[in-house]
Amino acid sequence: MILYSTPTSPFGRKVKIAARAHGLVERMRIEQADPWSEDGDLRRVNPLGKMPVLVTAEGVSIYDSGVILDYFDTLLDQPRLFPKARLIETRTLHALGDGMIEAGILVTYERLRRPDAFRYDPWIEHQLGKIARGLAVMVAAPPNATTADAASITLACALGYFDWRKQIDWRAQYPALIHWLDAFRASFPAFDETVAEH
Ligand SMILES: N[C@@H](CCC(=O)N[C@@H](CS)C(=O)NCC(=O)O)C(=O)O
Repeated sequence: MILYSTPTSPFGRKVKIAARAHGLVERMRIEQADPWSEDGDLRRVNPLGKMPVLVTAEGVSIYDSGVILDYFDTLLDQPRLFPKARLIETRTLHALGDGMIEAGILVTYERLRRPDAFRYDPWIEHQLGKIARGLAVMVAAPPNATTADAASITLACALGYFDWRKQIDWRAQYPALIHWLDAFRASFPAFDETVAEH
């Protein structure tokens, strides 16, 4: 299998952690992706030009990151990323984590990619509200930090992404999540193994 991603993509990190935590990493190699390149491979394997994309041994493109985790579940002895017994709860927390990362990406693109003259602060605030409300829900009822399912992996990647891009000072505002992330890191070395050097 080939994973198209970059060292810093938070959605790509989700897939890398899932693969490492569930013994699939040996079956996967990574190809660098570049969403901004018009003639790179990424737009060939995903018309949306977004990463991550997993290309299976049979040459089938799978996206987005959540569907890649669904695919991983089909390779395991039983679904571990979206466990049957907690399916709706896990999918909902996974959607919340994804939404927070997406909001963080939009904030970062607005700040780094849009020329200053076109930057619209109320839009940034709108996105930051999603992150703040999402973290408030996560801190009240976090996923199990010692289980590598789609909900916990996605929350860990969201927090790692906010540490890097600093959309929100979550460590000051939601200190209980520091302990949560420490517990996740202790259970799954894959988190530290997939940290990008910025
Ligand atoms: N819902 C998608 C989101 C993927 C996504 O937004 N990836 C970012 C990088 S982390 C990207 O490719 N951005 C480039 C673009 O939007 O054109 C997923 O879960 O894989």
